[in-house]
Amino acid sequence: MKNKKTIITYGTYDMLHEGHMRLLERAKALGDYLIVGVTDENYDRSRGKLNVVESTKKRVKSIEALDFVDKVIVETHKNQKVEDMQKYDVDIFAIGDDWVGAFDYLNEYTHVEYLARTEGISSTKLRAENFDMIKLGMVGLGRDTQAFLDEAAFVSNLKINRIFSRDFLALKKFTKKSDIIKYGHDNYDEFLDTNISAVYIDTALEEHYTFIHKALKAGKHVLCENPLALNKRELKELLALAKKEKVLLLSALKTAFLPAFNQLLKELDEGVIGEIKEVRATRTSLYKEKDYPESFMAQGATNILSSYPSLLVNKILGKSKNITFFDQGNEGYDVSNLIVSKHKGGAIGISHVATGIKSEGDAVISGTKGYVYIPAPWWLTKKFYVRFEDEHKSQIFNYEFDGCGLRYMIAEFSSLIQRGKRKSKMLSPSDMVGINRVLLEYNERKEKEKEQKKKEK
Ligand code: C2G
Repeated sequence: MKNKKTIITYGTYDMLHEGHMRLLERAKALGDYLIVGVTDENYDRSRGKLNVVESTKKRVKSIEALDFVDKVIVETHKNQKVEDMQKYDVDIFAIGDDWVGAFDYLNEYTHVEYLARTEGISSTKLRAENFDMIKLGMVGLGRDTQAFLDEAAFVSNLKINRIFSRDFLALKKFTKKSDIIKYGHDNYDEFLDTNISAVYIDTALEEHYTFIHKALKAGKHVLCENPLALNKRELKELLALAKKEKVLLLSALKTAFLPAFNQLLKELDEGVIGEIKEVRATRTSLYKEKDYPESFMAQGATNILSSYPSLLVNKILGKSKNITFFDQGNEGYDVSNLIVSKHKGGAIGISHVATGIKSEGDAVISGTKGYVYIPAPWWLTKKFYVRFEDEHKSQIFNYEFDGCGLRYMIAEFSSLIQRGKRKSKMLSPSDMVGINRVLLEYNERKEKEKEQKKKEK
């Protein structure tokens, strides 16, 4: 016979408040030993909780400090509750009655108890009271504007109501139709002079530098499609300017913020496949078939696409050295590039990007004990497989997400601003330099080649 009754409960406990405390106290009163599962960032984000302001570490600390809590664990994945019931021989699973019915399936393993929720208080309410609404203006009007607006709707404390574009007629048409954006500007200085505190830039790549520069100078936080600039000097200048102006500058590389992608990095860091020796990733897109104008493809496959594989390669292997390009070109720009880079410890990165060739967009990370396979499209990471010589040991990690994945990036951008942070752990300034190294180096070499040819003539 067991002589102590074990209770377990789970939650995010963001900005720990009276409602949480009352629930935990009542849960403890049901028995003798209280285990609290604190949901970790990636798991919370994968279940749609995008606006949590405190880190897992901070939330765990707050719960650990409560004297009626006996043990704190971290909840990282969907099936963990069933595993925990068995692992800790749990007698009662307790949770607030906002979840009535959702956890009935656990009755198979333990007794499920729904406790009355405290009315009138919530983390959402506290966040709204404690943080200002961020007003964001969009720079550029195009085929992806609506998708950004749709995804931003999932991020609380962010309001978008202005847009800049040089195309006055398109602007007028858009603002007339849009329920969200009411103000259109065709003068950038006037647009920056409004009450917006942040901008999102999605224009032609060669315009990024100028738009970012002006916005930073005006003290606005900037989220901009990658590459931020097309040469090393300009990228460094922008990062230094953001630092000087004490504002946030972030590359809009959505993969970097996806829950599954971050979970993957965590698993690799813990050594799940041993020492990593090779990272291989492909990203191709036949924009021509999607009716993109010729001027878009003329930016070159490397400029348009290489940030994605470079993100994977650099996040896992660190800085790229001795980069070799095997490019195939067309009228002065590349339509395919196989990029091989060397890294610390002799590891190799292999990135393939193309706008004129279609290939399988998957990724393989190879280590001394096993490998990770991310099926296409790997840059919209939802699922990854960890495989070993002994196939019985293989594991699947699954983190489905809704929409096109932009909401995680927008949530991180707005959360950093709210918390007064100027760097993202998911995509730091040095990560941004790292992921652009390949394309900046490629542009530099092309420039030199051109000059050489001119001289020869
Ligand atoms: N709670 C409450 N009264 C409130 C707010 C929250 O009783 N005013 C309870 C919730 O019902 C939950 C616990 O406090 O039992 C933690 O709440 P959250 O941090 O919002 O976490 P939640 O998203 O409910 O997580 O997988 C299940 C989740 O882990 C539960």
